Amino acid sequence: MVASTEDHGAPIGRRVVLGMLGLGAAGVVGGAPLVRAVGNFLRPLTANDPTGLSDLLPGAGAFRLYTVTSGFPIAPPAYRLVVDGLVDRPLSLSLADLEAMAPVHLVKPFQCVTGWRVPGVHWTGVALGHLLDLAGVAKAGRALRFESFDGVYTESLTLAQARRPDVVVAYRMLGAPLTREHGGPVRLYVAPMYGYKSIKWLQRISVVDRVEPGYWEHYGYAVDAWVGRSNGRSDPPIG
Ligand SMILES: Nc1nc2c(c(=O)[nH]1)N[C@H]1C(S)=C(S)[C@@H](COP(=O)(O)O)O[C@H]1N2
Ligand SMILES: [Mo]
Repeated sequence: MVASTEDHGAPIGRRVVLGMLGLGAAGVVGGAPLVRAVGNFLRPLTANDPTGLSDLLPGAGAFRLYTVTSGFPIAPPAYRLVVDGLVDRPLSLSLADLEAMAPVHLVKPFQCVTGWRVPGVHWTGVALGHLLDLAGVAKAGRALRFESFDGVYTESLTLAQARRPDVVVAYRMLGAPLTREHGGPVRLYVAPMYGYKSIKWLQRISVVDRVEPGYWEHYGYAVDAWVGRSNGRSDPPIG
């Protein structure tokens, strides 16, 4: 058995040792019910290593490729990004529609709450606030709910968070079109927050009347996931 440092499944900052998983629901690690770690273990995969074992090797400054399903989903042939819910004009956008809009370029670090960080990542996309302006947020709108075409992952932002200039609906990353593994054709990039807010394989953005906690947030991660100021951390924000 090997120890993994890729743990989104226990309360923040905890490390799960795979060999302990056999203890089952009765086990307790540092006061946290182990069942949470068992049921919600973050699964690192790589494109050419479906065992994921290469992710257990040291890889400083490198992305880990994450999915909570059994693989990396493939975009539907007629991919569309839908913006709906409490809006005046629902949108259904192709990748070409997004590429035709004014681009936003960001160079920012990407920080996963489990500890790994990639500095100086190049991103290109459309300001999320611009899409909200196009759709026209209705009076009752307070927050956004994001859905992935992996069918499982969800995320959330308040409208104020969504309108920050460093929050983009990205279609390029690392100087190239977003790869399938990184969430292509389109993912969210929320620069000031931990990586779990940056939902991959983005398919739907719905304006809703309250924040609905996203996938990892059901397991104890902060809904307001500011880097350095959430999830039990008190260090100053990075980048
Ligand atoms: N759909 C989906 N989006 C996701 C995830 C996921 O498992 N599924 N993992 C999140 C987490 S925890 C991180 S750190 C980043 C990792 O991005 P990467 O896989 O491109 O490195 O994606 C986020 N977005
Ligand atoms: Mo993460």
